[in-house]
Amino acid sequence: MSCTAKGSELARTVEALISPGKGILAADESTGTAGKRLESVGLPNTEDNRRALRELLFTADGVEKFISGVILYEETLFQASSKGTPLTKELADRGIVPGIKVDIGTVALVGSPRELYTQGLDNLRQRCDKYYAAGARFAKWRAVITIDTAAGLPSPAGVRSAAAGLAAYAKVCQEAGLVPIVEPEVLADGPHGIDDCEAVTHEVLSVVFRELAIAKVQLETILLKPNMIVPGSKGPAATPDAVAAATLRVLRRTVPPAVPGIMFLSGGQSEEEATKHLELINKLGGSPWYVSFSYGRALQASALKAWSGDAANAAAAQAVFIQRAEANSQAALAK
Ligand code: 5MM
Repeated sequence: MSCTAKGSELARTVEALISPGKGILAADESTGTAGKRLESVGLPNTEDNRRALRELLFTADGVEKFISGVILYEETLFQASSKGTPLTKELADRGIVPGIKVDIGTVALVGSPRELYTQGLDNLRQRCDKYYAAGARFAKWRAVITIDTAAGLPSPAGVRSAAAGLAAYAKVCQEAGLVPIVEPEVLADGPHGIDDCEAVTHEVLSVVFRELAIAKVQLETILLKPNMIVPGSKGPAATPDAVAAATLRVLRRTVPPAVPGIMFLSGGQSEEEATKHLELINKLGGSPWYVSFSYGRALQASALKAWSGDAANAAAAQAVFIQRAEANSQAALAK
Protein backbone atom coordinates (compact mmCIF):
# COMPACT_ATOMS: atom_id res chain seq x y z
CA MET A 1 0.00 0.00 0.00
CA SER A 2 1.35 3.46 -0.89
CA CYS A 3 1.98 6.09 1.78
CA THR A 4 -1.01 8.12 0.59
CA ALA A 5 -3.35 5.13 0.56
CA LYS A 6 -2.18 4.22 4.05
CA GLY A 7 -2.71 7.81 5.19
CA SER A 8 -6.26 7.87 3.93
CA GLU A 9 -7.00 4.50 5.50
CA LEU A 10 -5.74 5.81 8.86
CA ALA A 11 -7.96 8.88 8.45
CA ARG A 12 -11.01 6.71 7.68
CA THR A 13 -10.35 4.55 10.73
CA VAL A 14 -10.07 7.61 12.97
CA GLU A 15 -13.28 9.01 11.56
CA ALA A 16 -15.11 5.75 12.30
CA LEU A 17 -13.74 5.62 15.84
CA ILE A 18 -14.81 9.16 16.67
CA SER A 19 -18.35 8.90 15.33
CA PRO A 20 -20.53 11.23 17.41
CA GLY A 21 -22.05 9.52 20.43
CA LYS A 22 -19.74 6.52 20.19
CA GLY A 23 -16.75 5.37 22.19
CA ILE A 24 -14.39 2.45 22.55
CA LEU A 25 -14.74 -0.69 24.65
CA ALA A 26 -11.39 -1.73 26.17
CA ALA A 27 -11.59 -5.53 26.29
CA ASP A 28 -7.83 -6.04 26.05
CA GLU A 29 -7.21 -7.43 29.52
CA SER A 30 -4.15 -9.64 29.42
CA THR A 31 -4.75 -13.21 30.60
CA GLY A 32 -3.70 -12.38 34.16
CA THR A 33 -6.01 -9.38 34.47
CA ALA A 34 -8.87 -11.29 32.84
CA GLY A 35 -8.31 -13.93 35.51
CA LYS A 36 -8.70 -11.37 38.31
CA ARG A 37 -11.96 -10.13 36.80
CA LEU A 38 -13.35 -13.67 36.40
CA GLU A 39 -12.21 -14.62 39.89
CA SER A 40 -14.21 -11.68 41.29
CA VAL A 41 -17.38 -13.53 40.24
CA GLY A 42 -16.07 -16.95 41.25
CA LEU A 43 -15.05 -18.20 37.81
CA PRO A 44 -11.84 -19.96 36.78
CA ASN A 45 -9.59 -18.22 34.25
CA THR A 46 -10.23 -20.53 31.30
CA GLU A 47 -10.04 -19.60 27.63
CA ASP A 48 -13.70 -20.48 27.32
CA ASN A 49 -14.76 -18.12 30.11
CA ARG A 50 -12.69 -15.29 28.63
CA ARG A 51 -14.28 -15.94 25.24
CA ALA A 52 -17.80 -16.22 26.63
CA LEU A 53 -17.62 -12.85 28.41
CA ARG A 54 -16.21 -11.09 25.39
CA GLU A 55 -18.66 -12.72 22.98
CA LEU A 56 -21.51 -11.62 25.22
CA LEU A 57 -20.32 -7.99 25.09
CA PHE A 58 -19.55 -7.89 21.37
CA THR A 59 -22.88 -9.40 20.32
CA ALA A 60 -25.17 -7.42 22.63
CA ASP A 61 -28.18 -6.15 20.74
CA GLY A 62 -27.60 -2.56 19.57
CA VAL A 63 -23.95 -2.40 20.70
CA GLU A 64 -22.98 -0.73 17.41
CA LYS A 65 -25.09 2.34 18.29
CA PHE A 66 -22.72 3.25 21.13
CA ILE A 67 -19.43 1.44 20.51
CA SER A 68 -17.23 2.36 17.53
CA GLY A 69 -14.25 0.13 18.29
CA VAL A 70 -13.12 -2.63 20.62
CA ILE A 71 -9.55 -3.09 21.85
CA LEU A 72 -8.74 -6.79 21.84
CA TYR A 73 -6.07 -8.90 23.44
CA GLU A 74 -4.15 -11.08 20.97
CA GLU A 75 -6.00 -14.21 22.07
CA THR A 76 -9.38 -12.66 21.15
CA LEU A 77 -8.18 -11.38 17.78
CA PHE A 78 -7.77 -14.98 16.65
CA GLN A 79 -10.71 -16.47 18.58
CA ALA A 80 -14.07 -17.67 17.25
CA SER A 81 -17.48 -17.31 18.89
CA SER A 82 -19.42 -20.26 20.30
CA LYS A 83 -21.00 -20.55 16.84
CA GLY A 84 -17.61 -20.66 15.13
CA THR A 85 -17.66 -17.10 13.75
CA PRO A 86 -14.39 -15.18 14.22
CA LEU A 87 -14.98 -12.55 16.90
CA THR A 88 -13.40 -9.93 14.60
CA LYS A 89 -16.14 -10.75 12.07
CA GLU A 90 -18.83 -10.38 14.74
CA LEU A 91 -17.48 -6.86 15.31
CA ALA A 92 -16.86 -5.92 11.68
CA ASP A 93 -20.35 -7.15 10.67
CA ARG A 94 -21.74 -4.64 13.16
CA GLY A 95 -19.55 -1.84 11.78
CA ILE A 96 -17.33 -1.91 14.88
CA VAL A 97 -13.60 -1.51 14.28
CA PRO A 98 -11.40 -4.22 15.84
CA GLY A 99 -8.28 -2.94 17.60
CA ILE A 100 -5.39 -4.69 19.27
CA LYS A 101 -3.25 -4.14 22.37
CA VAL A 102 0.33 -4.30 21.10
CA ASP A 103 2.28 -3.62 24.28
CA ILE A 104 3.30 -6.73 26.17
CA GLY A 105 3.07 -5.37 29.69
CA THR A 106 5.37 -3.59 32.08
CA VAL A 107 8.61 -4.27 33.95
CA ALA A 108 10.46 -2.25 36.60
CA LEU A 109 12.34 0.68 35.09
CA VAL A 110 16.10 0.19 35.26
CA GLY A 111 17.53 2.72 37.75
CA SER A 112 14.11 3.54 39.26
CA PRO A 113 12.51 0.19 40.11
CA ARG A 114 9.30 1.62 41.58
CA GLU A 115 8.44 2.98 38.15
CA LEU A 116 7.19 0.86 35.27
CA TYR A 117 8.46 0.61 31.75
CA THR A 118 6.22 -0.77 28.99
CA GLN A 119 7.66 -3.45 26.75
CA GLY A 120 6.81 -4.53 23.22
CA LEU A 121 8.90 -2.56 20.73
CA ASP A 122 10.91 -5.62 19.62
CA ASN A 123 9.32 -7.13 16.51
CA LEU A 124 6.49 -4.60 16.79
CA ARG A 125 6.35 -4.02 13.03
CA GLN A 126 6.06 -7.75 12.28
CA ARG A 127 3.34 -8.13 14.91
CA CYS A 128 1.46 -5.11 13.53
CA ASP A 129 1.52 -6.63 10.05
CA LYS A 130 0.14 -9.88 11.45
CA TYR A 131 -2.61 -8.02 13.37
CA TYR A 132 -3.51 -5.92 10.33
CA ALA A 133 -3.86 -9.10 8.25
CA ALA A 134 -6.17 -10.47 10.97
CA GLY A 135 -8.46 -7.44 10.66
CA ALA A 136 -7.19 -5.00 13.30
CA ARG A 137 -7.24 -1.37 12.19
CA PHE A 138 -6.11 0.37 15.35
CA ALA A 139 -3.75 -0.39 18.22
CA LYS A 140 -3.16 0.49 21.84
CA TRP A 141 -0.06 0.87 24.01
CA ARG A 142 -0.35 1.76 27.69
CA ALA A 143 2.43 3.55 29.55
CA VAL A 144 2.03 3.67 33.33
CA ILE A 145 3.07 6.56 35.56
CA THR A 146 3.17 6.27 39.34
CA ILE A 147 2.68 9.25 41.67
CA ASP A 148 4.50 9.25 45.00
CA THR A 149 5.26 12.86 45.81
CA ALA A 150 7.27 12.04 48.94
CA ALA A 151 9.55 9.76 46.92
CA GLY A 152 9.85 12.26 44.04
CA LEU A 153 7.90 10.06 41.62
CA PRO A 154 7.44 10.16 38.78
CA SER A 155 11.08 10.85 37.98
CA PRO A 156 12.02 12.80 34.84
CA ALA A 157 13.61 9.59 33.51
CA GLY A 158 10.39 7.64 34.14
CA VAL A 159 8.27 10.20 32.28
CA ARG A 160 10.73 10.47 29.42
CA SER A 161 11.02 6.73 28.85
CA ALA A 162 7.22 6.28 29.01
CA ALA A 163 6.75 9.06 26.44
CA ALA A 164 9.53 7.85 24.15
CA GLY A 165 8.04 4.33 24.16
CA LEU A 166 4.62 5.71 23.22
CA ALA A 167 6.11 7.77 20.39
CA ALA A 168 8.14 4.88 18.94
CA TYR A 169 5.09 2.61 19.08
CA ALA A 170 2.83 5.21 17.47
CA LYS A 171 5.21 5.73 14.56
CA VAL A 172 5.49 2.00 13.84
CA CYS A 173 1.69 1.58 13.96
CA GLN A 174 1.04 4.42 11.54
CA GLU A 175 3.52 2.89 9.12
CA ALA A 176 1.70 -0.43 9.43
CA GLY A 177 -1.76 1.10 8.78
CA LEU A 178 -2.96 0.90 12.40
CA VAL A 179 -4.26 4.02 14.16
CA PRO A 180 -2.28 4.28 17.40
CA ILE A 181 -4.13 4.97 20.63
CA VAL A 182 -1.59 6.70 22.83
CA GLU A 183 -2.34 5.83 26.45
CA PRO A 184 -0.21 7.46 29.14
CA GLU A 185 -1.99 6.43 32.34
CA VAL A 186 -1.16 8.38 35.48
CA LEU A 187 -2.31 5.90 38.09
CA ALA A 188 -4.79 6.97 40.77
CA ASP A 189 -3.20 4.64 43.36
CA GLY A 190 -2.06 6.44 46.51
CA PRO A 191 -2.86 9.25 48.93
CA HIS A 192 -2.06 12.18 46.62
CA GLY A 193 -4.51 14.99 45.96
CA ILE A 194 -6.14 16.20 42.73
CA ASP A 195 -3.51 18.96 42.38
CA ASP A 196 -0.73 16.38 42.27
CA CYS A 197 -2.57 14.46 39.57
CA GLU A 198 -3.01 17.69 37.62
CA ALA A 199 0.66 18.67 37.87
CA VAL A 200 1.95 15.20 36.95
CA THR A 201 -0.52 14.69 34.09
CA HIS A 202 0.37 18.13 32.72
CA GLU A 203 4.05 17.20 32.73
CA VAL A 204 3.44 13.74 31.26
CA LEU A 205 1.25 14.98 28.39
CA SER A 206 3.71 17.79 27.59
CA VAL A 207 6.57 15.31 27.32
CA VAL A 208 4.44 12.81 25.36
CA PHE A 209 3.58 15.41 22.71
CA ARG A 210 7.20 16.52 22.51
CA GLU A 211 8.32 12.91 21.93
CA LEU A 212 5.53 12.38 19.36
CA ALA A 213 6.83 15.43 17.48
CA ILE A 214 10.43 14.20 17.62
CA ALA A 215 9.34 10.81 16.24
CA LYS A 216 7.36 12.60 13.49
CA VAL A 217 4.09 10.93 14.44
CA GLN A 218 1.17 12.38 12.46
CA LEU A 219 -1.11 13.84 15.14
CA GLU A 220 -4.18 13.85 12.87
CA THR A 221 -4.24 10.05 12.90
CA ILE A 222 -3.69 9.22 16.56
CA LEU A 223 -6.16 9.09 19.42
CA LEU A 224 -5.18 10.03 22.97
CA LYS A 225 -6.35 7.87 25.87
CA PRO A 226 -5.50 9.80 29.02
CA ASN A 227 -6.58 9.57 32.64
CA MET A 228 -8.95 12.18 33.99
CA ILE A 229 -7.61 14.51 36.68
CA VAL A 230 -8.79 12.80 39.86
CA PRO A 231 -7.45 12.55 43.40
CA GLY A 232 -5.51 9.45 44.43
CA SER A 233 -7.63 6.52 45.61
CA LYS A 234 -6.59 7.28 49.20
CA GLY A 235 -6.43 11.05 48.76
CA PRO A 236 -8.90 13.80 49.68
CA ALA A 237 -12.08 13.64 47.55
CA ALA A 238 -12.85 16.17 44.81
CA THR A 239 -16.21 17.16 43.39
CA PRO A 240 -17.21 16.02 39.90
CA ASP A 241 -17.14 19.68 38.78
CA ALA A 242 -13.56 20.05 40.05
CA VAL A 243 -12.52 16.87 38.20
CA ALA A 244 -14.11 18.06 34.96
CA ALA A 245 -12.61 21.56 35.18
CA ALA A 246 -9.10 20.32 36.01
CA THR A 247 -9.23 17.66 33.29
CA LEU A 248 -10.24 20.10 30.59
CA ARG A 249 -7.69 22.66 31.81
CA VAL A 250 -4.80 20.20 31.53
CA LEU A 251 -5.89 18.91 28.15
CA ARG A 252 -6.28 22.43 26.73
CA ARG A 253 -2.79 23.29 27.92
CA THR A 254 -1.09 20.21 26.51
CA VAL A 255 -2.98 18.52 23.65
CA PRO A 256 -2.69 20.12 20.19
CA PRO A 257 -5.99 20.67 18.35
CA ALA A 258 -4.62 18.52 15.50
CA VAL A 259 -5.41 15.47 17.64
CA PRO A 260 -8.87 14.31 16.49
CA GLY A 261 -10.07 12.56 19.61
CA ILE A 262 -9.57 12.10 23.32
CA MET A 263 -10.94 8.78 24.59
CA PHE A 264 -10.60 8.58 28.37
CA LEU A 265 -9.66 5.52 30.40
CA SER A 266 -11.70 4.99 33.56
CA GLY A 267 -8.77 4.11 35.83
CA GLY A 268 -10.70 2.54 38.69
CA GLN A 269 -13.52 5.10 38.84
CA SER A 270 -16.96 3.63 39.44
CA GLU A 271 -19.17 3.24 36.40
CA GLU A 272 -21.32 6.19 37.49
CA GLU A 273 -18.34 8.46 38.22
CA ALA A 274 -16.74 7.75 34.86
CA THR A 275 -19.98 8.64 33.08
CA LYS A 276 -20.68 11.73 35.18
CA HIS A 277 -17.17 13.11 34.67
CA LEU A 278 -17.33 12.58 30.92
CA GLU A 279 -20.70 14.31 30.80
CA LEU A 280 -19.44 17.32 32.78
CA ILE A 281 -16.27 17.63 30.69
CA ASN A 282 -18.34 17.71 27.53
CA LYS A 283 -20.83 20.13 29.07
CA LEU A 284 -17.99 22.58 29.72
CA GLY A 285 -17.59 22.53 25.94
CA GLY A 286 -15.24 24.41 23.64
CA SER A 287 -12.96 21.41 23.06
CA PRO A 288 -11.18 21.24 19.71
CA TRP A 289 -11.19 17.41 19.92
CA TYR A 290 -13.95 14.81 20.04
CA VAL A 291 -14.10 13.77 23.71
CA SER A 292 -15.41 10.33 24.57
CA PHE A 293 -14.62 7.07 26.37
CA SER A 294 -12.39 4.03 26.00
CA TYR A 295 -13.43 2.34 29.22
CA GLY A 296 -12.64 -1.16 30.40
CA ARG A 297 -13.87 -1.65 33.95
CA ALA A 298 -16.40 1.22 33.77
CA LEU A 299 -18.20 -0.53 30.90
CA GLN A 300 -17.85 -4.12 32.02
CA ALA A 301 -18.11 -4.29 35.82
CA SER A 302 -21.90 -4.57 36.23
CA ALA A 303 -22.29 -6.77 33.17
CA LEU A 304 -19.66 -9.17 34.50
CA LYS A 305 -21.49 -9.39 37.82
CA ALA A 306 -24.88 -9.89 36.16
CA TRP A 307 -23.46 -12.69 33.99
CA SER A 308 -21.32 -14.47 36.58
CA GLY A 309 -20.64 -17.29 34.13
CA ASP A 310 -24.25 -18.48 33.80
CA ALA A 311 -25.52 -18.62 30.22
CA ALA A 312 -29.03 -18.07 31.55
CA ASN A 313 -27.91 -14.59 32.68
CA ALA A 314 -26.37 -13.62 29.33
CA ALA A 315 -29.31 -11.54 28.07
CA ALA A 316 -29.60 -9.65 31.38
CA ALA A 317 -25.84 -9.00 31.39
CA GLN A 318 -26.00 -7.71 27.81
CA ALA A 319 -28.81 -5.35 28.79
CA VAL A 320 -26.73 -3.99 31.68
CA PHE A 321 -23.73 -3.49 29.36
CA ILE A 322 -25.87 -1.65 26.79
CA GLN A 323 -27.26 0.56 29.56
CA ARG A 324 -23.70 1.62 30.53
CA ALA A 325 -22.65 2.06 26.89
CA GLU A 326 -25.71 4.21 26.20
CA ALA A 327 -25.14 6.36 29.29
CA ASN A 328 -21.57 7.02 28.17
CA SER A 329 -22.77 7.72 24.65
CA GLN A 330 -25.11 10.37 26.06
CA ALA A 331 -22.20 11.79 28.09
CA ALA A 332 -20.07 11.98 24.94
CA LEU A 333 -22.88 14.03 23.40
CA ALA A 334 -22.96 16.27 26.53
CA LYS A 335 -26.46 15.05 27.35
C1 5MM B 1 -9.00 -3.40 29.96
O1 5MM B 1 -7.78 -3.29 30.70
C2 5MM B 1 -6.64 -3.03 29.87
C3 5MM B 1 -5.63 -4.10 30.02
O2 5MM B 1 -4.94 -4.11 31.21
P1 5MM B 1 -3.78 -5.24 31.46
O3 5MM B 1 -2.78 -5.14 30.35
O4 5MM B 1 -3.21 -4.87 32.80
O5 5MM B 1 -4.45 -6.56 31.48
C4 5MM B 1 -6.12 -1.62 30.13
O6 5MM B 1 -5.01 -1.29 29.33
C5 5MM B 1 -7.21 -0.68 29.77
O7 5MM B 1 -7.36 -0.63 28.38
C6 5MM B 1 -7.01 0.72 30.27
O8 5MM B 1 -6.28 0.78 31.44
C7 5MM B 1 -8.35 1.36 30.50
O9 5MM B 1 -9.13 0.48 31.28
P2 5MM B 1 -9.96 1.08 32.50
O10 5MM B 1 -10.53 -0.13 33.21
O11 5MM B 1 -8.99 1.86 33.34
O12 5MM B 1 -11.02 1.95 31.85
